[in-house]
Amino acid sequence: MHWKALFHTKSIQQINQDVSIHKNRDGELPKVLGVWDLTSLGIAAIIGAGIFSTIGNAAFYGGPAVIFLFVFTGIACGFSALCYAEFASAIPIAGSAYTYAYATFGELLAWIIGWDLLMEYAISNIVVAISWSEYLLNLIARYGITVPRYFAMDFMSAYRGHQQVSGLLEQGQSLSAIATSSGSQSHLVQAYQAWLDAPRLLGLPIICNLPVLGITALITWITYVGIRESKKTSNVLVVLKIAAILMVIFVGAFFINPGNWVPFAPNGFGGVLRGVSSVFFAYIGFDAISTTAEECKNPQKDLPRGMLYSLVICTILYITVALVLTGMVNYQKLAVGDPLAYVFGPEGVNMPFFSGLVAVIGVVTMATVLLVFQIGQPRIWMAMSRDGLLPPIFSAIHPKYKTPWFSTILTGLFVAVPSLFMNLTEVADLTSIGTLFAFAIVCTGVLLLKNGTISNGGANGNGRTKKYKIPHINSKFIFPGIVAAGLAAVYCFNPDAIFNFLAFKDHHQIPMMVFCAEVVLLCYLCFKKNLSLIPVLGLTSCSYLITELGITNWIRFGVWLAIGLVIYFLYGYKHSRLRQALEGSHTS
Ligand code: ALA
Repeated sequence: MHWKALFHTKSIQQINQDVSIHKNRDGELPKVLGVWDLTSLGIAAIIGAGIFSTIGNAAFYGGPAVIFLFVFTGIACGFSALCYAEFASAIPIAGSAYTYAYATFGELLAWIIGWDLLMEYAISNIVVAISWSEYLLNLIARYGITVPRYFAMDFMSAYRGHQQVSGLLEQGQSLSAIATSSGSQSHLVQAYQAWLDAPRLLGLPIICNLPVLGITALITWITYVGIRESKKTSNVLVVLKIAAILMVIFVGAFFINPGNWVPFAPNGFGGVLRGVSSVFFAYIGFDAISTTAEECKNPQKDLPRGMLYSLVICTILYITVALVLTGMVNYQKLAVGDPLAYVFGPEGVNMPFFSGLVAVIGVVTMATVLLVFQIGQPRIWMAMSRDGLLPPIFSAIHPKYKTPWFSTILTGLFVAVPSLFMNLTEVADLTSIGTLFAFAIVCTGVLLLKNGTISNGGANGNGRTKKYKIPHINSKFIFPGIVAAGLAAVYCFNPDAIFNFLAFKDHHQIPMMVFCAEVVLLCYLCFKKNLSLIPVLGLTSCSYLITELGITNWIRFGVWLAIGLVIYFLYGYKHSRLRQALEGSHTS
């Protein structure tokens, strides 16, 4: 085992050389994306299930004050976006955070990030695809069209529903009583019925989520046939998406009852924080456009702009939508799967045509998230394969369509197959933790670059100049000052939080303890090394959000990374080009 190879960073010059070798062998990706295409792709990736669906639950718990969560999360993502922008400008390579980590931390962490990004793109697409399917089924049901339940739900949900309802029936409950009971029990009956009604093959019921299969196949086909086709589809759908959201805002504004904003934070700070995962999920995606770096006309200039423009536009839209929704109906009514359509429905302001229109546009435009993430995932695999960490076929470019064809098809299968048979919506929290982890690593990478702890290995080596740099603000006194102000604010407004924390009541406090230790260390480093403030704030805010996702998600995430490490040592380590080159130079 050559431990050195695990932590050996790849200089930007080396990365560019490797990409050139790959291009000469397999062909280049076409450079067709301009700044507005990138902005559109960013909006396409950001606005999706988060705002069309999960915002309802966040508003239910947090009340109107959920807008503070949108502001805080938007700022946290803004710091990270600036760090991504600096890297994207310095290393305009498709691997995104994976490649940035390779250049700053070495191969092992790069692999971990590459594996982690699978969570952000492919796994979150499973969540979006399932949410999309629910939205579609609700929509067509309004027009009296129904799909047999056994082709509109996953196998495992139907199986569990059948088991549970059978148990309740054995206990003497009647089916009609279970069906009319509240919440999840009525869904159980649908699952039970689906199990009974499903056609059988060799005695096994055929139950799967066909809408998910349909949308994933369509998106995979678009991303397979070319980046131009993907770009055109995204541009058209983004215009529709923004039009729908603006309609909700402008029409909804007439129905705002300021009384609905009182109390503004009915469940306090804790209630607002319950929405962290949903709100952060709504922001995920701006970084996906950095995976198209090799398809941009002027990546060094346009990628930073595209990321920042899309983030700013989406933040403004999110905050306004949250204000309008919570102003139109009481927050307690918002725990529904399609809140934007709901507020215009019979339970809201009763404008059925408008409600239907928003639902139609919601269905059409949520598909754009799937589109961009299915562009992103194959390009990360392509970059990993070029470095030898995945088999060569992952970086094969289609001779006609000029897309990483194998990785594109595999991504489609990766999303479609699990969603056919399992309801994986609970992995949304894991998606958020995985993405925050990648953001935190990118912010730390920028700190290392700026601090000169690692060499940028000739960032400007092949005649390219760095186009974007985060403005340097010295954190020496500012960061410790912000921490002191934060502590004082917690002491004034919620002193119990500090006393409970110091009393260490249970293991759920471990994430917060780790966060506090990190902040103390950062204060020391800021003071000692005059670190750049923006990446420090990016790292701190992402770490805080990770803390709020809870220890159970930390453990699940740890297990996920451990599985990734096993795969790395079974394949990636053995085939790593960097390790082979290091060993070659060592023996010669
Ligand atoms: N931000 C994306 C969405 O909300 C993942 O669907």
